[in-house]
Amino acid sequence: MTKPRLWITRRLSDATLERAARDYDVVINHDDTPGSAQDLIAASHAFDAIIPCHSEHFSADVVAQFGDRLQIVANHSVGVDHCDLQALKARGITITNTPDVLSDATAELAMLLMLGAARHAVAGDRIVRSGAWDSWSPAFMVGKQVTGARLGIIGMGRVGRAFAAKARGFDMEIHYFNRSRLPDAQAHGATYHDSIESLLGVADFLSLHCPATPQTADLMNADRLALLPQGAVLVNTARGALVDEDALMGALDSGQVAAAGLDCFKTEPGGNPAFAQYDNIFMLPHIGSATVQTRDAMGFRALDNLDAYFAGKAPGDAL
Ligand code: 8YV
Repeated sequence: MTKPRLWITRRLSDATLERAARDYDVVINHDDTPGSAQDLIAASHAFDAIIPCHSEHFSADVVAQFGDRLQIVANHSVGVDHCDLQALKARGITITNTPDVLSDATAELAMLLMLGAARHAVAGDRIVRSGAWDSWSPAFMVGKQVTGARLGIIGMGRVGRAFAAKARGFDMEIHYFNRSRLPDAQAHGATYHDSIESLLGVADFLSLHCPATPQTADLMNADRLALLPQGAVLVNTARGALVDEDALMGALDSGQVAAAGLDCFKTEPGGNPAFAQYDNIFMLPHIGSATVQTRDAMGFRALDNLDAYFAGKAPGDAL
């Protein structure tokens, strides 16, 4: 039996690539450069399946130029804002993602950003590394204590819940907003708010865990940032589209927001160059799910979805 032809757009984990090579007629982009619109269009004529990352953009315009061969886009990501789902589905293309397997890694990174932002990680590292650490006083680099503080979570999906579970270890008082209230057993003791505005009023620390959609664009705008308690800390491991970056700088300038921990930016790769002047922004380059274990698990989950599809079954993570 001929193996389905599969294009893997980026250099995924070795274990993933080995398994893919065993079961598929696979072409791997070893250059590891993001696939362009033209690459995707060409692939739609030549491959039965694609495993892309969030770096490949399946816009309606690109999908409109697709050939007839492509049957499934098995994303190596939980977020699918890089895919026009409607356009893909209208062409009969199956779309899957990789939920669950990256929740702990992303929640760990949110914890790192929260702690690092609260405790001057950027300024502290810079002063030691540069040799400029020449004095100490009790008033030096005094931060905001996480233990026992109030945490607001927007989006109690899998990652939000994993973050809440870790925050409990810091005895945080956890509050959340979600489109619907969770059964108490899943809420990790968090208090539900039926509006974002109500949540923001109590969020000394605020962590974003919702997807980027037209409804969540610039969710944290100037008006909402102004509702946070004075000196709040904002953490974003979800998508850059959720935060109005100019408004965030305004809130940092006024002290409304004391610090931010960001793994996602409106422009990626690259980030916002204007953020570089803020020692109170702890920034990482979109590495929420970048652990050895999680990369293997994400690759395997994408392959599980492909295997199911080509065995004539519904993939577990079909969207
Ligand atoms: C990934 C992500 O790093 O899953 C997502 O939505 O943004 C990240 O986990 C990336 O998409 C890897 O392919």
